[in-house]
Amino acid sequence: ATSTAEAAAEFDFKGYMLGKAAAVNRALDLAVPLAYPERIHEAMRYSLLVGGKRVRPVLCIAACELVGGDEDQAMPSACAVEMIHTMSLIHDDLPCMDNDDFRRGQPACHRAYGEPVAVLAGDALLALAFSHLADPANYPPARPIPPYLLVRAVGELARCIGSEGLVAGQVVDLDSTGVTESIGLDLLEFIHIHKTAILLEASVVIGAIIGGGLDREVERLRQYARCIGLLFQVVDDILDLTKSSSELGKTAGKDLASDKTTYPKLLGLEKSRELAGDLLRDAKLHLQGFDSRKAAPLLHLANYIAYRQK
Ligand code: GRG
Repeated sequence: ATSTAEAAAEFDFKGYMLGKAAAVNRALDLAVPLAYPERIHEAMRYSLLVGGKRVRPVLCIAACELVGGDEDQAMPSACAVEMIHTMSLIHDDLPCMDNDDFRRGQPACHRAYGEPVAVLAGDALLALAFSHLADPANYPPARPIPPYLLVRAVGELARCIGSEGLVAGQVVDLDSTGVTESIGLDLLEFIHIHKTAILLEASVVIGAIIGGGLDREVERLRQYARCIGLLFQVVDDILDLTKSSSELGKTAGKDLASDKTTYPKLLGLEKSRELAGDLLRDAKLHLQGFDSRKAAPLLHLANYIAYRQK
């Protein structure tokens, strides 16, 4: 039998990522045609099709394939989670939220199209995610998805977005922005679990549901996803600090100077790195019990999230 380490070593992760991301990009391009009224569709395509590492859709496809489904079956869900992610970025960048001018290397949607169109582009992507995921025409006729699985997937996606999901994370984040004292670890974790981890979790879980995974497989993958979701954010905070430090050529970078609470600020850099290591180890533990060759993509995705440089 191939060991986990051997299966991991043999796997061409870069080729896998590039191949899957290209397939996702083709599917997204087809999912949002430049129909009338052109301006709104142009704005949706502007934010959706340019840039983005496509981590969530690739996680969705990898989870589907791990439990026995295939890429075509996962693709509508993969596109849906990327549409939700993109709409949350569009709304997050608005002046009434984070007020950011740039996203994915280009002017933010509201800078390019104006605020009203950016709000509507976000709303339209939110609606499209669900209609795209639920549309039977988007599934290969030879391998249709049983409707009860589609309903479960829709429920999972809706739950992760609403007032106990992404919106909860954003509201608590907005409430804690600008307060002079640093927030505690519990609140920081609440924000990251809801703003970041929950959509990574939904991406994996929906992929596993659509792929026909057994309940215990779906739940094990949910645990894996929870670990990598938090890991994603801990690493983000560490990168923010170390990148800005090296750019400024001094030890305290933008992160320590800003009013944003981060893991390094609360725990220190060393303890934050330890936490990232623990989360990576736990994520991998949840993959044990799956065939190691088939689990290689998710194992590498966890490593990628842990060791990425941006
Ligand atoms: C979802 C209805 C609804 C409203 C949105 C604005 C909002 C509520 C939530 C904000 C969510 C947010 C901006 C979370 C941050 C997520 C995050 C970690 C973004 C960076 O992800 P990457 O690195 O980005 O995967 P790319 O560009 O590569 O896709």
